[in-house]
Amino acid sequence: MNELFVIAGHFIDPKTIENIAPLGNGLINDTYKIMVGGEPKYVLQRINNAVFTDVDMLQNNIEAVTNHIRQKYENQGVRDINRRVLHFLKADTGKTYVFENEKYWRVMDFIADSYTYEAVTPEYAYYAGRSFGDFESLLTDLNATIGEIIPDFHNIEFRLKQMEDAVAEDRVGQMREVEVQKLVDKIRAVADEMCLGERLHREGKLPKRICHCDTKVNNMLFDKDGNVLCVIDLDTVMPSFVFSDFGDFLRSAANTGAEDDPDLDNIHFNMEIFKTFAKGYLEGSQSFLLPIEKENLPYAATLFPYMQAVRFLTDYINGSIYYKIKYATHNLVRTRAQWKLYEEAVACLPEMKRLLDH
Ligand code: GN1
Ligand code: MG
Repeated sequence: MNELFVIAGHFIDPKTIENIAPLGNGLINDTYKIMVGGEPKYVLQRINNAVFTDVDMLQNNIEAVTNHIRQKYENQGVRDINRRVLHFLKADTGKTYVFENEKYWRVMDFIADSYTYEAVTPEYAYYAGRSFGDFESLLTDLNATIGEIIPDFHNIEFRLKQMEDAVAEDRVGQMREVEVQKLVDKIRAVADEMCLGERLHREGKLPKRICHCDTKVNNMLFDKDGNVLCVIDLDTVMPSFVFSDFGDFLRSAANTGAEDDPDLDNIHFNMEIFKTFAKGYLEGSQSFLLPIEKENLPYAATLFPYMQAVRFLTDYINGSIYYKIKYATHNLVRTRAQWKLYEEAVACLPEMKRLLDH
Protein backbone atom coordinates (compact mmCIF):
# COMPACT_ATOMS: atom_id res chain seq x y z
CA MET A 1 0.00 0.00 0.00
CA ASN A 2 1.06 3.52 -0.71
CA GLU A 3 2.91 5.15 2.23
CA LEU A 4 0.36 7.95 2.48
CA PHE A 5 -2.50 5.46 2.90
CA VAL A 6 -0.59 3.69 5.67
CA ILE A 7 0.00 6.97 7.50
CA ALA A 8 -3.61 8.10 7.09
CA GLY A 9 -4.66 4.71 8.47
CA HIS A 10 -3.35 5.76 11.89
CA PHE A 11 -6.03 8.43 12.00
CA ILE A 12 -8.96 7.11 9.96
CA ASP A 13 -10.24 3.86 8.48
CA PRO A 14 -8.00 3.40 5.42
CA LYS A 15 -10.67 1.37 3.61
CA THR A 16 -12.78 4.51 3.22
CA ILE A 17 -10.04 6.43 1.39
CA GLU A 18 -10.48 6.77 -2.36
CA ASN A 19 -7.49 8.89 -3.15
CA ILE A 20 -4.84 11.17 -1.63
CA ALA A 21 -3.74 14.17 -3.72
CA PRO A 22 -1.49 17.21 -3.22
CA LEU A 23 -3.08 20.38 -1.84
CA GLY A 24 -1.92 24.02 -1.70
CA ASN A 25 1.52 25.49 -2.20
CA GLY A 26 3.17 26.07 1.18
CA LEU A 27 6.93 26.51 1.22
CA ILE A 28 7.56 24.34 4.30
CA ASN A 29 5.22 21.38 4.89
CA ASP A 30 3.83 18.86 2.36
CA THR A 31 0.05 18.91 2.26
CA TYR A 32 -2.48 16.46 0.76
CA LYS A 33 -6.24 16.11 0.65
CA ILE A 34 -7.80 12.77 1.48
CA MET A 35 -10.80 12.00 -0.72
CA VAL A 36 -13.72 10.07 0.76
CA GLY A 37 -17.09 9.62 -1.02
CA GLY A 38 -16.01 11.86 -3.90
CA GLU A 39 -15.24 14.78 -1.58
CA PRO A 40 -12.09 16.03 0.17
CA LYS A 41 -12.73 14.97 3.76
CA TYR A 42 -9.40 15.33 5.56
CA VAL A 43 -6.08 17.09 5.15
CA LEU A 44 -2.94 15.03 5.63
CA GLN A 45 0.22 16.95 6.32
CA ARG A 46 3.83 15.98 6.64
CA ILE A 47 5.36 18.30 9.22
CA ASN A 48 8.75 19.59 8.18
CA ASN A 49 10.68 18.72 11.31
CA ALA A 50 13.88 20.34 10.09
CA VAL A 51 11.94 23.58 10.58
CA PHE A 52 9.67 22.52 13.46
CA THR A 53 12.09 20.50 15.54
CA ASP A 54 9.81 20.12 18.57
CA VAL A 55 6.70 18.54 17.07
CA ASP A 56 5.23 17.79 20.48
CA MET A 57 5.38 21.49 21.40
CA LEU A 58 4.02 22.37 17.97
CA GLN A 59 0.94 20.21 18.35
CA ASN A 60 0.42 21.29 21.98
CA ASN A 61 0.44 24.93 20.87
CA ILE A 62 -2.04 24.24 18.11
CA GLU A 63 -4.35 22.22 20.33
CA ALA A 64 -4.32 24.91 23.04
CA VAL A 65 -5.17 27.59 20.49
CA THR A 66 -7.87 25.68 18.61
CA ASN A 67 -9.52 24.42 21.82
CA HIS A 68 -9.55 27.92 23.27
CA ILE A 69 -11.13 29.41 20.16
CA ARG A 70 -13.64 26.57 19.90
CA GLN A 71 -14.65 27.07 23.54
CA LYS A 72 -15.14 30.78 23.02
CA TYR A 73 -17.21 30.25 19.91
CA GLU A 74 -19.36 27.74 21.79
CA ASN A 75 -19.93 30.25 24.59
CA GLN A 76 -20.82 32.92 22.05
CA GLY A 77 -23.22 30.57 20.26
CA VAL A 78 -21.32 30.90 16.98
CA ARG A 79 -22.85 28.68 14.28
CA ASP A 80 -21.04 26.23 12.05
CA ILE A 81 -18.09 25.99 14.46
CA ASN A 82 -16.49 23.10 12.60
CA ARG A 83 -15.90 25.41 9.66
CA ARG A 84 -14.65 28.25 11.88
CA VAL A 85 -11.75 26.59 13.64
CA LEU A 86 -9.41 23.76 12.68
CA HIS A 87 -9.80 20.34 14.21
CA PHE A 88 -6.94 17.83 14.41
CA LEU A 89 -7.65 14.10 14.67
CA LYS A 90 -6.12 11.90 17.31
CA ALA A 91 -4.04 9.03 15.94
CA ASP A 92 -4.09 5.48 17.33
CA THR A 93 -1.16 6.64 19.49
CA GLY A 94 -3.46 9.06 21.35
CA LYS A 95 -1.54 12.07 20.00
CA THR A 96 -2.49 14.40 17.18
CA TYR A 97 0.52 13.29 15.16
CA VAL A 98 2.44 10.13 14.28
CA PHE A 99 6.13 9.54 13.69
CA GLU A 100 6.87 6.97 11.03
CA ASN A 101 9.92 6.31 8.87
CA GLU A 102 11.66 9.34 10.35
CA LYS A 103 8.77 11.61 9.36
CA TYR A 104 6.02 13.37 11.31
CA TRP A 105 2.43 13.47 10.08
CA ARG A 106 -0.90 14.88 11.20
CA VAL A 107 -4.47 14.88 9.93
CA MET A 108 -7.15 17.54 10.24
CA ASP A 109 -10.71 17.81 9.01
CA PHE A 110 -11.05 19.38 5.58
CA ILE A 111 -13.30 22.41 5.80
CA ALA A 112 -16.05 21.88 3.24
CA ASP A 113 -16.88 24.49 0.61
CA SER A 114 -13.91 26.64 1.46
CA TYR A 115 -11.65 28.59 -0.84
CA THR A 116 -8.18 30.10 -0.62
CA TYR A 117 -6.88 32.96 -2.72
CA GLU A 118 -3.47 34.23 -3.73
CA ALA A 119 -4.84 37.75 -4.11
CA VAL A 120 -7.70 39.63 -2.52
CA THR A 121 -9.96 42.56 -3.31
CA PRO A 122 -10.11 45.53 -0.91
CA GLU A 123 -13.41 44.13 0.39
CA TYR A 124 -11.87 40.75 1.21
CA ALA A 125 -8.88 42.50 2.76
CA TYR A 126 -11.27 44.23 5.15
CA TYR A 127 -12.66 40.86 6.27
CA ALA A 128 -9.14 39.49 6.55
CA GLY A 129 -8.13 42.43 8.77
CA ARG A 130 -11.11 41.79 11.02
CA SER A 131 -10.25 38.11 11.22
CA PHE A 132 -6.64 38.57 12.22
CA GLY A 133 -7.63 41.27 14.73
CA ASP A 134 -10.34 38.95 16.10
CA PHE A 135 -7.92 36.02 16.14
CA GLU A 136 -5.43 37.93 18.32
CA SER A 137 -8.26 39.28 20.40
CA LEU A 138 -9.66 35.78 21.07
CA LEU A 139 -6.23 34.70 22.30
CA THR A 140 -5.54 37.58 24.69
CA ASP A 141 -6.92 35.56 27.62
CA LEU A 142 -5.41 32.19 26.69
CA ASN A 143 -3.79 30.90 29.85
CA ALA A 144 -1.95 27.90 28.42
CA THR A 145 1.71 28.50 27.70
CA ILE A 146 2.34 28.88 24.00
CA GLY A 147 5.95 27.96 23.32
CA GLU A 148 8.09 29.98 20.93
CA ILE A 149 8.06 27.18 18.39
CA ILE A 150 10.77 28.77 16.25
CA PRO A 151 12.79 30.96 18.61
CA ASP A 152 13.29 34.51 17.29
CA PHE A 153 11.10 33.72 14.28
CA HIS A 154 10.20 37.34 13.51
CA ASN A 155 13.13 38.93 15.32
CA ILE A 156 14.75 41.04 12.62
CA GLU A 157 17.98 41.45 14.60
CA PHE A 158 18.30 37.68 14.64
CA ARG A 159 17.44 37.38 10.92
CA LEU A 160 20.11 39.97 10.11
CA LYS A 161 22.62 38.05 12.21
CA GLN A 162 21.76 34.91 10.26
CA MET A 163 22.41 36.82 7.05
CA GLU A 164 25.76 38.07 8.35
CA ASP A 165 26.73 34.52 9.36
CA ALA A 166 25.78 33.24 5.91
CA VAL A 167 27.79 36.02 4.24
CA ALA A 168 30.84 35.30 6.42
CA GLU A 169 30.67 31.57 5.77
CA ASP A 170 29.73 31.89 2.08
CA ARG A 171 29.52 28.14 1.95
CA VAL A 172 28.57 27.81 -1.73
CA GLY A 173 30.37 30.86 -3.13
CA GLN A 174 27.30 33.03 -3.86
CA MET A 175 29.08 36.11 -2.47
CA ARG A 176 31.07 36.23 -5.70
CA GLU A 177 27.92 37.54 -7.38
CA VAL A 178 27.96 41.34 -7.50
CA GLU A 179 24.18 41.45 -7.30
CA VAL A 180 24.20 39.48 -4.06
CA GLN A 181 26.80 41.81 -2.56
CA LYS A 182 24.70 44.82 -3.55
CA LEU A 183 21.57 43.38 -1.98
CA VAL A 184 23.48 42.68 1.22
CA ASP A 185 24.72 46.30 1.25
CA LYS A 186 21.24 47.71 0.72
CA ILE A 187 19.89 45.56 3.55
CA ARG A 188 22.68 46.68 5.87
CA ALA A 189 22.17 50.37 5.06
CA VAL A 190 18.72 50.44 6.68
CA ALA A 191 19.22 47.66 9.24
CA ASP A 192 19.28 49.96 12.26
CA GLU A 193 16.01 51.67 11.54
CA MET A 194 14.33 48.36 10.72
CA CYS A 195 15.22 47.03 14.19
CA LEU A 196 12.90 49.58 15.83
CA GLY A 197 10.45 46.95 17.12
CA GLU A 198 13.10 45.00 19.01
CA ARG A 199 14.38 48.23 20.58
CA LEU A 200 10.90 49.28 21.70
CA HIS A 201 10.45 45.84 23.23
CA ARG A 202 13.72 46.07 25.16
CA GLU A 203 12.66 49.48 26.45
CA GLY A 204 9.52 47.81 27.80
CA LYS A 205 7.23 49.80 25.51
CA LEU A 206 6.10 47.14 23.08
CA PRO A 207 4.47 43.89 24.27
CA LYS A 208 4.43 40.47 22.68
CA ARG A 209 1.04 38.88 22.15
CA ILE A 210 -0.02 35.57 20.78
CA CYS A 211 0.01 36.11 17.04
CA HIS A 212 -0.49 33.93 14.00
CA CYS A 213 2.88 34.84 12.43
CA ASP A 214 2.17 33.55 8.93
CA THR A 215 -0.68 35.71 7.74
CA LYS A 216 -0.15 35.22 4.03
CA VAL A 217 -3.38 35.66 2.07
CA ASN A 218 -3.44 31.97 1.27
CA ASN A 219 -3.51 31.05 4.96
CA MET A 220 -7.13 32.07 5.27
CA LEU A 221 -10.25 30.18 4.23
CA PHE A 222 -13.23 31.98 2.69
CA ASP A 223 -16.70 30.63 1.94
CA LYS A 224 -18.29 31.00 -1.49
CA ASP A 225 -19.71 34.43 -0.57
CA GLY A 226 -16.35 35.83 0.48
CA ASN A 227 -16.89 35.57 4.23
CA VAL A 228 -13.82 34.52 6.18
CA LEU A 229 -14.32 31.08 7.68
CA CYS A 230 -11.10 30.73 9.62
CA VAL A 231 -7.37 31.19 9.61
CA ILE A 232 -5.30 28.12 8.88
CA ASP A 233 -1.64 27.13 9.06
CA LEU A 234 -1.35 27.56 12.82
CA ASP A 235 2.20 26.20 13.06
CA THR A 236 3.78 29.52 13.83
CA VAL A 237 1.25 30.77 16.38
CA MET A 238 3.49 32.19 19.09
CA PRO A 239 4.25 35.30 21.10
CA SER A 240 5.28 38.13 18.77
CA PHE A 241 4.62 41.79 18.09
CA VAL A 242 1.29 42.52 16.43
CA PHE A 243 3.44 43.82 13.59
CA SER A 244 3.86 40.21 12.49
CA ASP A 245 0.26 39.63 11.51
CA PHE A 246 -0.34 43.11 10.17
CA GLY A 247 2.86 43.28 8.17
CA ASP A 248 2.93 39.78 6.79
CA PHE A 249 -0.62 39.96 5.46
CA LEU A 250 0.15 43.15 3.57
CA ARG A 251 3.40 41.65 2.31
CA SER A 252 1.33 39.22 0.30
CA ALA A 253 -2.02 40.97 -0.14
CA ALA A 254 -0.85 44.51 -0.96
CA ASN A 255 1.74 43.24 -3.42
CA THR A 256 0.36 43.78 -6.93
CA GLY A 257 2.80 41.14 -8.19
CA ALA A 258 3.76 37.68 -6.99
CA GLU A 259 6.02 36.92 -4.05
CA ASP A 260 8.56 35.61 -6.54
CA ASP A 261 7.65 37.83 -9.48
CA PRO A 262 10.54 37.89 -11.96
CA ASP A 263 9.11 41.10 -13.46
CA LEU A 264 9.72 43.85 -10.90
CA ASP A 265 7.47 46.23 -12.82
CA ASN A 266 4.53 44.17 -11.58
CA ILE A 267 5.36 44.92 -7.98
CA HIS A 268 3.69 47.87 -6.27
CA PHE A 269 2.22 48.42 -2.83
CA ASN A 270 -1.56 48.59 -3.13
CA MET A 271 -2.82 51.30 -0.79
CA GLU A 272 -6.46 50.34 -1.33
CA ILE A 273 -5.69 46.99 0.28
CA PHE A 274 -3.79 48.71 3.08
CA LYS A 275 -6.72 50.99 3.76
CA THR A 276 -9.41 48.34 4.09
CA PHE A 277 -7.19 45.79 5.81
CA ALA A 278 -6.11 48.38 8.39
CA LYS A 279 -9.73 49.37 8.97
CA GLY A 280 -10.72 45.75 9.62
CA TYR A 281 -7.67 45.06 11.75
CA LEU A 282 -8.25 48.15 13.92
CA GLU A 283 -11.85 47.09 14.48
CA GLY A 284 -10.90 43.52 15.39
CA SER A 285 -8.07 44.56 17.70
CA GLN A 286 -9.66 47.58 19.40
CA SER A 287 -10.09 45.84 22.75
CA PHE A 288 -6.35 45.49 23.27
CA LEU A 289 -4.27 47.47 20.76
CA LEU A 290 -1.97 50.06 22.39
CA PRO A 291 -1.16 53.45 20.80
CA ILE A 292 2.49 52.40 20.35
CA GLU A 293 1.31 49.36 18.37
CA LYS A 294 -1.11 51.35 16.26
CA GLU A 295 1.29 54.14 15.41
CA ASN A 296 3.90 51.69 14.20
CA LEU A 297 1.64 49.68 11.88
CA PRO A 298 3.09 51.52 8.83
CA TYR A 299 6.56 50.47 9.99
CA ALA A 300 5.22 46.88 10.16
CA ALA A 301 4.11 47.13 6.54
CA THR A 302 7.72 47.86 5.55
CA LEU A 303 9.33 45.46 8.03
CA PHE A 304 7.86 42.29 6.57
CA PRO A 305 8.96 42.63 2.95
CA TYR A 306 12.32 43.66 4.38
CA MET A 307 12.53 40.66 6.70
CA GLN A 308 11.41 38.31 3.94
CA ALA A 309 14.10 39.73 1.63
CA VAL A 310 16.67 39.07 4.37
CA ARG A 311 15.38 35.51 4.87
CA PHE A 312 15.23 34.64 1.16
CA LEU A 313 18.68 36.11 0.54
CA THR A 314 20.15 34.28 3.52
CA ASP A 315 18.75 31.02 2.19
CA TYR A 316 20.13 31.77 -1.27
CA ILE A 317 23.58 32.43 0.17
CA ASN A 318 23.34 29.21 2.20
CA GLY A 319 22.61 27.19 -0.95
CA SER A 320 18.77 27.12 -0.64
CA ILE A 321 18.36 24.68 2.20
CA TYR A 322 15.28 26.11 3.93
CA TYR A 323 12.60 27.16 1.43
CA LYS A 324 11.35 24.84 -1.26
CA ILE A 325 12.59 26.14 -4.62
CA LYS A 326 11.54 25.47 -8.21
CA TYR A 327 14.79 26.55 -9.88
CA ALA A 328 18.34 27.33 -8.76
CA THR A 329 18.01 31.12 -8.48
CA HIS A 330 14.47 31.06 -7.07
CA ASN A 331 15.48 32.52 -3.71
CA LEU A 332 17.42 35.31 -5.44
CA VAL A 333 14.40 36.14 -7.60
CA ARG A 334 12.25 36.14 -4.45
CA THR A 335 14.72 38.47 -2.73
CA ARG A 336 14.64 40.96 -5.62
CA ALA A 337 10.84 40.91 -5.56
CA GLN A 338 10.62 41.40 -1.79
CA TRP A 339 13.19 44.18 -1.91
CA LYS A 340 11.20 45.98 -4.59
CA LEU A 341 8.08 45.60 -2.46
CA TYR A 342 9.93 46.97 0.55
CA GLU A 343 10.94 50.08 -1.44
CA GLU A 344 7.39 50.53 -2.70
CA ALA A 345 6.03 50.24 0.85
CA VAL A 346 8.56 52.79 2.12
CA ALA A 347 7.37 55.23 -0.56
CA CYS A 348 3.81 54.78 0.77
CA LEU A 349 4.73 55.46 4.42
CA PRO A 350 3.46 59.07 4.54
CA GLU A 351 0.14 58.02 3.04
CA MET A 352 -0.16 55.08 5.46
CA LYS A 353 0.50 57.37 8.43
CA ARG A 354 -2.03 59.88 7.18
CA LEU A 355 -4.71 57.20 6.87
CA LEU A 356 -4.07 55.84 10.36
CA ASP A 357 -4.26 59.31 11.90
CA HIS A 358 -7.86 59.64 10.80
C1 GN1 B 1 6.78 30.04 4.85
O1 GN1 B 1 4.79 27.53 5.07
P1 GN1 B 1 4.45 28.80 4.41
O2 GN1 B 1 4.68 28.77 2.95
O3 GN1 B 1 3.04 29.25 4.81
C2 GN1 B 1 7.46 30.59 6.11
C3 GN1 B 1 6.98 32.00 6.37
C4 GN1 B 1 7.33 32.84 5.17
C5 GN1 B 1 6.70 32.24 3.92
C6 GN1 B 1 7.14 32.98 2.68
C7 GN1 B 1 7.79 28.36 9.11
O4 GN1 B 1 5.39 29.95 5.05
O5 GN1 B 1 7.58 32.54 7.51
O6 GN1 B 1 6.87 34.15 5.36
O7 GN1 B 1 7.07 30.88 3.77
N1 GN1 B 1 7.18 29.73 7.23
C8 GN1 B 1 8.18 29.29 8.03
O8 GN1 B 1 6.26 32.69 1.65
O9 GN1 B 1 9.35 29.64 7.87
MG1 MG C 1 0.87 28.23 4.53
